[in-house]
Amino acid sequence: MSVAEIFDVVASSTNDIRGSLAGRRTYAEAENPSGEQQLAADVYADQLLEERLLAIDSVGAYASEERDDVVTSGDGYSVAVDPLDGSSNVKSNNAMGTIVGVYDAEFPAGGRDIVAAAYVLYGPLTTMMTAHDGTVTEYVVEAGARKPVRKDVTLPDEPVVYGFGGRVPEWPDDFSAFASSVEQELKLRYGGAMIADVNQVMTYGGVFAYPALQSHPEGKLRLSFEGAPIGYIVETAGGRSSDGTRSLLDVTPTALHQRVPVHVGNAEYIDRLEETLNG
Ligand code: FDP
Ligand code: ZN
Repeated sequence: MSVAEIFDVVASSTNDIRGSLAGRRTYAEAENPSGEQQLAADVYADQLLEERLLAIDSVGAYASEERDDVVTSGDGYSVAVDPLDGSSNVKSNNAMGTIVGVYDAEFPAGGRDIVAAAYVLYGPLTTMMTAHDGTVTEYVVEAGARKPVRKDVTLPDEPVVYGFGGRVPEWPDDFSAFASSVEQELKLRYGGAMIADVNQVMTYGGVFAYPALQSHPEGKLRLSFEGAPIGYIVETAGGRSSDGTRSLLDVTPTALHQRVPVHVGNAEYIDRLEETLNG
């Protein structure tokens, strides 16, 4: 029941988050804890979700990509939020998302403590993908209410698309070798917002990665807010996730804002990636 309540609160906040974008495309004064410039829209979505999620009885802690510290309100689940994933897309009016990971442990908690995760995609429609109790469900969100459109979502057996982040000259040689083989088989679909790019993989099958870079071996995406929740959703849908050697759910965080290389998709591609990186 309480996980459903968390998902309902996220769904009912999507209208406000989407509605806030038009007037909030300017940069805020601050940087987020990862040293990135914050948009007024990032700050607004973070404050809105903090207030509404912490008001739920079964939620005891709120952490977000947009603030340094955990906010607590008593016992209950620890909820990790990326309020506006891909927010640099606000300028070009391309897709963005919201990511939520529900952990049954204190922060910093690892993927094995996740009991549910979800993401919202702000595309032409607002959709939501939830994973809980071994099942993935896709919803269309209208007027703040979620209506299921696909139940028991699994990754398609015949993969079609790929999307890899980071500049190509920055990729390590072994990842470039993997990418070259993937290019021969799948179609490129890349929009620069992880949620939108992962949703293509959830819809058509394939592989998404934001790999380790030569200058940043830890990658770009954040483990608690992005990597682990997305790994949980993709694995619940029958796919695999990896940091290069193991499931993203098996990476133990030592810091709330730590980064991790992210690779998710159909098992055959993640298996091949790991063989190429470690072989
Ligand atoms: P953004 O910086 O726009 O918030 O969350 C980080 C993220 O977006 C991901 O959504 C996206 O996959 C990645 O960064 C894109 O990074 P690049 O601009 O380096 O491609
Ligand atoms: Zn993000």
